[in-house]
Amino acid sequence: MKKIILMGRSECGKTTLTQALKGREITYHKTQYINNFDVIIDTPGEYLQTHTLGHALALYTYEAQVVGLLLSATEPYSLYPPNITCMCNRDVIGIVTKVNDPKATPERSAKWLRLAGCKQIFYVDSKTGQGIAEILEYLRDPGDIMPWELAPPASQHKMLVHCTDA
Ligand SMILES: Nc1nc2c(ncn2[C@@H]2O[C@H](COP(=O)(O)OP(=O)(O)OP(=O)(O)O)[C@@H](O)[C@H]2O)c(=O)[nH]1
Ligand SMILES: [Mg+2]
Repeated sequence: MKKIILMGRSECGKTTLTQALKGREITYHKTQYINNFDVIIDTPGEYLQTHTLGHALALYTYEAQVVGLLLSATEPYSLYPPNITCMCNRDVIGIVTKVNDPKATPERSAKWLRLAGCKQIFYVDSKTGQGIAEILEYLRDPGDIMPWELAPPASQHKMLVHCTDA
């Protein structure tokens, strides 16, 4: 898998997306510092919202192969300046979160991410899992085996055998 660093304003859904990408149960966890997991780097929103800490984010892009700029579909504004993606020499993708919120305007958020310089946009709802497979597929390296390609667990085998017997 390619290593991705997730950036975006506080509450836009970086930690929730991290949990969804890892197939974990979703629980609320406020990010206080940069969490460098195996293939996902989760950052606190305050780093993007604070001018001096923004430089730290630019430096952290060197730790990853892909940068994910997140913007919630419920955001009434964007903090990303036009063409901010030229600040790093990694592929930058845009990720619109919370696409199923009743107040969501996913296309407006996608436009802001394109303005920031993102060439490819993903639309996700980390709570339902919508759009997660597409991001995992994007991050996939040749030879990687995805969870949905694994053989069913032994318990399911048993169920199948049981059904056949019946
Ligand atoms: N419905 C829905 N809710 C989401 C989604 N992503 C995040 N949330 C909710 O939004 C809130 C904030 O999510 P977090 O993942 O903690 O946000 P964050 O970007 O990590 O925030 P900081 O750690 O403060 O930078 C939580 O209550 C999540 O459950 C999504 O895709 N869909
Ligand atoms: Mg967080």
